[in-house]
Amino acid sequence: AATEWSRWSEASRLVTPHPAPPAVPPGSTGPLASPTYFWGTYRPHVYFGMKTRSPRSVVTGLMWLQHGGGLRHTCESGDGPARYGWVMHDGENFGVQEIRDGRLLLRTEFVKQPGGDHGGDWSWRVTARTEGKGPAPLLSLFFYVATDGQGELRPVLHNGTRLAAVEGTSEELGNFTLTFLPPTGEGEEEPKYASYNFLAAGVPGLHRLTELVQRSLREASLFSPPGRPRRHYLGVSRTGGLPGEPPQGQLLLHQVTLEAPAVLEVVLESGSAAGARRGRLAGQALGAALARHAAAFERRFEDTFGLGARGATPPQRRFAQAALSELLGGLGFFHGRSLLRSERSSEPLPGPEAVLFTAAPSRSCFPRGFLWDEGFHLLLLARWAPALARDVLAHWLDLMNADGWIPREQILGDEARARVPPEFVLQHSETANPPTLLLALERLLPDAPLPYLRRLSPRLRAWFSWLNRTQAGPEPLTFRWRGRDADAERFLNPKTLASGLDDYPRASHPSEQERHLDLRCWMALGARVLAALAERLGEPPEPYSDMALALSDNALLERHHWAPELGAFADFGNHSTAVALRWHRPAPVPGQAPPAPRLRREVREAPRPRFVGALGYVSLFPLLLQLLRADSPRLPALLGAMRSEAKLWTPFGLRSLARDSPWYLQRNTEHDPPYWRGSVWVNVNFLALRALHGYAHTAGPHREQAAQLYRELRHNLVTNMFRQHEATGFLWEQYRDSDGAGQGCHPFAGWSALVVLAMAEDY
Ligand code: 6A9
Repeated sequence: AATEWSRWSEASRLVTPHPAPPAVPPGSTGPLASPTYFWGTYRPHVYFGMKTRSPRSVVTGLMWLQHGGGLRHTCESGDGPARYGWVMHDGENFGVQEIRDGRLLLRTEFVKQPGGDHGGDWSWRVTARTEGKGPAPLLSLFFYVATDGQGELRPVLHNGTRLAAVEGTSEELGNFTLTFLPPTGEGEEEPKYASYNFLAAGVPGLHRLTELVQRSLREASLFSPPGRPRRHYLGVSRTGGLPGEPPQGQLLLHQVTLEAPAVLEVVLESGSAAGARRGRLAGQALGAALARHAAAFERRFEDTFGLGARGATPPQRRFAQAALSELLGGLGFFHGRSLLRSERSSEPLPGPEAVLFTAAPSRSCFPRGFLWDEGFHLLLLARWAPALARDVLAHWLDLMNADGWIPREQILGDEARARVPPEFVLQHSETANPPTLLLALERLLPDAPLPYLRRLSPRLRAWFSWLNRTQAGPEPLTFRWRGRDADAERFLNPKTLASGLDDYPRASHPSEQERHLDLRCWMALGARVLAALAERLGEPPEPYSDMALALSDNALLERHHWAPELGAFADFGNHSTAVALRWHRPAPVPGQAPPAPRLRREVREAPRPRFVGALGYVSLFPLLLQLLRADSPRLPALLGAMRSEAKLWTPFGLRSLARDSPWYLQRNTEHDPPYWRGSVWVNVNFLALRALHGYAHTAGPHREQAAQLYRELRHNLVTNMFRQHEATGFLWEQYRDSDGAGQGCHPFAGWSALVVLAMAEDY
């Protein structure tokens, strides 16, 4: 009975929010308290769409179809448009995105205009052009508005087919009107010939929108411009829906079919802003507003990062602007419940209802929140818009449960859930993630208002104490990531997802004896930042200051983590140096088909407690987080490993694992290609630049060497990322160490956008 009781109480703590007052004060994100951040492009997983910061927001969006091709709606990294991304976005009022899809060039722009009590008005302009010679396919643009469980929409039809406007009401928007203006040619005022279709349907959840529209398309519509041949095209049928599925909301969709070039405008007008409005924000007025905002963006960008003053060329500046803009355009507002599991509760449990305002690593692959990614995002956001960064940080802290745990990956709501295979949805309550939010807090600390810091403080303390308690190592002042892969036999090296470095090699046999170097360094950083926070609040800095001091003792660090045989810092654990993957054929079962061969791990030397002989990002952590003293006798070894081409140096940045390491570019299973085993990752390279810059500005015997390395590394990283962006139009998740080519997910403007700070030398 006792264990049953403790299991029950563990499960209830798992799904209970932390009792401290919320870091985001109730009501503070609504349209009255925060009108400028109410509407936004907070749907990063669609090419173009907006919603408000409300749990069940009305959403608007764009789809398009070049007849003969596929319907475009949600961001893809495979067979989607060749390029897309925000080239300007201020995170608040305005943005410009460019999309290249075959011969079609789309430009999507928005501007917001304050007024009234419900987040004000906004306008969209979509400009379509075709490149190249020969007749272009017909183009359909689909503008939609949909509700998600609350609110009401009424169509306003012209001539029975053209959806001229939608009148709507919702809890937080009050009354509003969305008007679809007739298309014009470029630079023209006169309407352009177009055919119209509209769809009104019930929606069984926003994650089904694409499918719903796709299924309602029929080859029955006629495009017949005067004096020209008529053409059939796919048009939405008036009423549709997904049969047998109860609607959760309404969809109204306006399809415009035409030949590019064309300009289409959509205007949202808030009922309560009527008194404040001077004319409709469309046509020339919209053009003027866009131009004004673009000029203001350019100025603010230069004031913030000073790239022009540093001699960056115009293409380099545009690259940096696009990197920042993609991060800002990747901000999302999510609502829903995580699926949680504790070590001992057998059943997955839905977490409490939560909202999250966060940037996302990748609009196509991972349009949702990731804990340690966010700390990196915030380093850049904090420079551009400190208040916005503070708000995002506060939202993350409100995800904490009664134990002080924050789940690593935030899969909130149907739209987010729909993109993740079920086996990846569960968040395990023993799994941590590096506390990079504290890195961001350190940067925000000097200017953050005290009441804000006071609200955050209990949660930050609870989080740090959760880390300290649950990730403790075998000896005092050592730490161990929990939740490594349990079924070690399947992997060349069992993964450590908690660390963020997934397949980076650790002890071959996970055990309680392990001590992880990177985690120890993160804890030292965390203690330092919490001590600084306490001081800023006029509170005693203990015990954080004591812990920071103890963890920065270089002699102790060496005792726990210096591996003489490797000549570097390392993890320690139960480890075998002779492990390989071998094909293995399970024993046949009589009367059954022969079983398929599988890759299994073969251990050819018994593991024993020792240092893990992997040289790579983990080995650098005492330097990366500047725990190592500037006069440390170990510094030359680390600088040497960084600069050695046989180890970590490449012309494109530091690779994650030494080229002469046994795990270098090794697969982890037949299905898992190498990930953190050689490629160049921007977040860690940013930490390296930041640290080298620090050592270059601190008196010490290796100052010159650090300065030299800093200059070269910065040049290599920035030059390659710029080149790759010119060639492909994207920032990438990682860069290949052999030729610098972008790899993995794209666009990936999450931490890869830190290139802006490297260009600005703002650490
Ligand atoms: C699970 C995949 C069919 C992996 O950028 C987000 C994270 C980082 O935090 C982490 O450090 N990425 C890095 O190692 C991407 C994680 C994506 C998980 C997706 C579902 C199924 O795809």
